[in-house]
Amino acid sequence: MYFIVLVGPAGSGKSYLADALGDWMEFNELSVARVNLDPAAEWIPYEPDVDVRSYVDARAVMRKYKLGPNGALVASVDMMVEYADKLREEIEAAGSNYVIIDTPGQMELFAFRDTGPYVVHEITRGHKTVTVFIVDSVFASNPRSLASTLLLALSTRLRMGLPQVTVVSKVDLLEPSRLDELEEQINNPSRLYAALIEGGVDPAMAEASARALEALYPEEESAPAPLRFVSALSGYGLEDLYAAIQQVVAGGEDYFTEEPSPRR
Ligand SMILES: Nc1nc2c(ncn2[C@@H]2O[C@H](COP(=O)(O)OP(=O)(O)OP(=O)(O)O)[C@@H](O)[C@H]2O)c(=O)[nH]1
Ligand SMILES: [Mg+2]
Repeated sequence: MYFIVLVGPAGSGKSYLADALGDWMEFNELSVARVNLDPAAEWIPYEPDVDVRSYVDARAVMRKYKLGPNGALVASVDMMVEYADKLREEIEAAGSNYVIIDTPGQMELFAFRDTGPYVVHEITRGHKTVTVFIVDSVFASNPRSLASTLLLALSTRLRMGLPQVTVVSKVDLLEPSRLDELEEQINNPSRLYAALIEGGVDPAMAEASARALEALYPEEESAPAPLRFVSALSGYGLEDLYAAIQQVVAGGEDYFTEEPSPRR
């Protein structure tokens, strides 16, 4: 069993990607379980096989303990610790080869507190696991936003302590020219550095950002660039993302190729 944990800022496209990637994998005859680990989710675009809301519902926690939305999510994530074994059992009972885990939107309340990563580690214990950090294409629209999101991607990797693949989501919203520019900057940290300097960023900050990008590169030299581009809407890049995940969890074993999908 391999685990794929989707993390990223609020609204970055975690749930839609869970849906699209799951469908793509199933279409390619892989068995997938979808797990909703967001106790505050009101509506999700897929039918979860395992749902944390069966045990902890942030809205009920809000009412019961008279908390605001953030306090309720913090309390809910803490309460999830108690149910980690149950969730793990349910996931094992689903018996699929791949498990896609969708996580809460307020990632600073999930990834950056102790209980969120703890729950993930408890659920995935003993299984190969990869985090997919999602950069919303809105944040990739200019070098300064891109750099600050890359720093967040790096700090998430540090927090989760797991191998990580970073993706830019919703690429159907990006102009093709910006996409080309992005690919260039991502493939070459010195280009990102130059673009930041040109945009008036302090050299020390530009340097730190370029280093963050370098640190996101996969360890294997043969592996391609550290960021993938996907669209849950058009399906662009899902094969590429699957290949990157597969590279991490199975060292590229069981990798298969198909005709590349159109960008849009
Ligand atoms: N154009 C476009 N929109 C997308 C895509 N993926 C998601 N969206 C939109 O982005 C919004 C947020 O997507 P979600 O998948 O719910 O994002 P999330 O990270 O799960 O959000 P929270 O769990 O609320 O933090 C929705 O309105 C989606 O319609 C995509 O590939 N292309
Ligand atoms: Mg979501």
